[in-house]
Amino acid sequence: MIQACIFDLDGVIVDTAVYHYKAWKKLARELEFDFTEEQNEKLKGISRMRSLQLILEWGGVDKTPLEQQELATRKNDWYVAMINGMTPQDILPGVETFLQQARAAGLRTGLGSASKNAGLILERTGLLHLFDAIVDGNTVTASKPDPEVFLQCARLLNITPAHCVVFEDAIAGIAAAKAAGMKAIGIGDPITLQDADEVIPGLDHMSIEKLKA
Ligand code: B16
Ligand code: MG
Repeated sequence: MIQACIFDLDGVIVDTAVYHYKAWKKLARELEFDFTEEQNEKLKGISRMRSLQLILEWGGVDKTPLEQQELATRKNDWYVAMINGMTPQDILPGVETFLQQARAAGLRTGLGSASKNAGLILERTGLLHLFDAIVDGNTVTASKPDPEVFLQCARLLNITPAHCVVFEDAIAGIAAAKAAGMKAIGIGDPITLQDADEVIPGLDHMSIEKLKA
């Protein structure tokens, strides 16, 4: 029986991929190579530093670890300036209703995100109070597809992994949920997320009745 719902942030609760894309593109332009939307897709759920390393590889550019830190900080400053302007209107359809329904039904709710900016985004969108536990890029050492982020969250919620369901939009995130021994519901394309137990277009297509069924 499901006792807790754990949500990924980017692509499930809010669509920040577009801001990541703008900031990475600006950085790529400064380094004089292109960065496409298809490449941005591949960075979903991937940590900031790993994303930068992949982008530099794609652009054929070599940077020292110190330079990489500086570039990641520059990108993050642009990204934070954009997400600072987020409001409750940026919450994806059905998210608030489902979170409230889940809590009213006695389920615990958690966040499991790779982002170090998760707290700021939840605060700006007014969603912080709807989560019993938050595990993000500031607390985990291993990125998805490693299960650490979801296992830590289940531990904080005090629920065994087998009784948790994860909502995820990234292939790496679905793999992390499965490796944690949890149910995984994909948000997005059923072909891309074929390892999920079920795939829905968004949380506006989910309800407690459906989850129980
Ligand atoms: P930050 P999620 C992930 O969030 C994003 O999907 C990914 O594109 C991003 O690089 C990563 O967070 C790190 O974000 O730079 O804010 O620490 O999907 O795991 O909620
Ligand atoms: Mg995501």
